Amino acid sequence: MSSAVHPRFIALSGGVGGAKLAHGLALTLAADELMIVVNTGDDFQHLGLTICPDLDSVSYALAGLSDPVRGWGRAHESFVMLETLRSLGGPDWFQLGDRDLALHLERRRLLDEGLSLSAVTSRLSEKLGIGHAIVPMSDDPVRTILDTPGGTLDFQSYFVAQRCEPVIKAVRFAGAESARLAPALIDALASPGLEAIILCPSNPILSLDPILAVPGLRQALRDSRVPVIGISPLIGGQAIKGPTAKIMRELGLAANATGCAGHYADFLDGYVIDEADAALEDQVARIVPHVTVAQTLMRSDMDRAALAREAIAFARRAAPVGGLS
Ligand code: FO1
Repeated sequence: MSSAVHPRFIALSGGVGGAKLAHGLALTLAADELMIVVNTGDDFQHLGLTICPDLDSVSYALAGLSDPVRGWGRAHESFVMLETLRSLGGPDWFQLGDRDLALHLERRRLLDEGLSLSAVTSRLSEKLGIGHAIVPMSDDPVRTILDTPGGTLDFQSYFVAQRCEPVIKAVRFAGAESARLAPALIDALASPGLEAIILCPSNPILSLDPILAVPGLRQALRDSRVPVIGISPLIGGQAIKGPTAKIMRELGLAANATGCAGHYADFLDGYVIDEADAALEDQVARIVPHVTVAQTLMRSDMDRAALAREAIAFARRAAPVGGLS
């Protein structure tokens, strides 16, 4: 079972950027000090399998198995299954590697045995040698759906098949209204030793909003007696990878650190912006009580751990204003 039912830190993570900081936090905190809560809005059924990309990006990062270039899937991968599938006329648009496929098959088997997604994730983490708790935001299905001029798309059709090219008119999270927070997350939020909640530098719309759409979580962050801090996924108005800036512009949001901080101003106690955005510090400070400037670009495990330490130190300084601290 996962080790951290009562962690000191809860991290919310989605996408490749989120997985990097989640890894940095795991390099910095002991297994029983950290719980990583992961977006499942990207999940989809494919080839009879339940694909959970963001859970897998975090799991592979913490297990040291990530493909360093892609940020998703496994390193030292082969694609013999995919080539054979293609030769049989099967769908090859979503690149499943041979080693990665084994994890999806085992997840399918355990889900079919009736285990919850939380229990399956905990079992797979154990087999991958991961001590830190990796928890899906919910055990109930939540799916990110994107409204585009050409119609609605599920997440992977937009993100992979159409390479994020369609203009996004609206985003919704099918199933969120009836989804329940994962039990381990409910426990962690009530943990007496909880020190802070950290939003990883993930895409606010596609990776963090699905997590915050699960009923009860956003209000819990607003009411939190411990600091809630975020880290800008945009540097100089640009995403390191992925469609964050594009989708924010399409939805009429400022595609910069200020726009990202403003998206969570109802509950953030603090926000970390990159050195390249130091000029925005005063602007962000008008919407979030505490702001700090740091290197948020993570090119190495050292960078990941350094940003994690910075986020932890900052969270300790960013005590909630007004409420009892
Ligand atoms: N992203 C792609 O852009 N192309 C792919 O073919 C692809 C395959 C894939 C397979 C397994 C997996 O866990 C993730 C995969 N991803 C792929 C990433 C996936 O689209 C994620 O949703 C993104 O990382 C955004 O969170």
